[in-house]
Amino acid sequence: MTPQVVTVLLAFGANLGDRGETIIEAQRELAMTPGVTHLRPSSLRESIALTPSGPDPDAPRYLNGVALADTTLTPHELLDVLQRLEARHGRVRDARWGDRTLDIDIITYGGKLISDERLIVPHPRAHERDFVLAPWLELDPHAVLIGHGRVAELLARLGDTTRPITQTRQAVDHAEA
Ligand code: PH2
Ligand code: MG
Ligand code: MG
Repeated sequence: MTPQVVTVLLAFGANLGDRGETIIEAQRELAMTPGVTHLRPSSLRESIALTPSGPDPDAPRYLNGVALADTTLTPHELLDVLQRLEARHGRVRDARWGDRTLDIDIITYGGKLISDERLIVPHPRAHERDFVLAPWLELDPHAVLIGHGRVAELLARLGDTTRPITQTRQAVDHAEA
């Protein structure tokens, strides 16, 4: 039986170390992962760190971006791959929403709704995060977030505080397993 191919949206964030290099390297590794194809990364944008008590302009700034990809992995297999990538890039899991070298979140997994102790999809806070919505809109101007509606409208309501950065390298040189 041919496994089902599902389109997913992944969000990348980093606010420690060489942020752009880390995200681009992780995207390259992801594009080479068996069961992951057609990784389409957005540009990267700089954003103010969002903490449980609101935006913190004194914390190191984040680089954020998203990527669409096609996968035959199950949601939990994909989560395992992403957590291994985070660990390989020096992610230490301590404070919730603490500074980190790399965070990769599953924003959507096809049209599927998932809620268990490891994973909630669609990502429960995606609709209120300009640093997810703005790069998503760049990849897909017609994007719709399940349960919340059109991404263009969500972002217009929220306002976009992210800033484009000068891109010096292409994220994925069409490398693929
Ligand atoms: N991720 C968080 C917490 N805060 N702030 C910004 N700007 N970008 C992020 O990716 C981010 C955050 C938890 O995952
Ligand atoms: Mg996150
Ligand atoms: Mg995460």
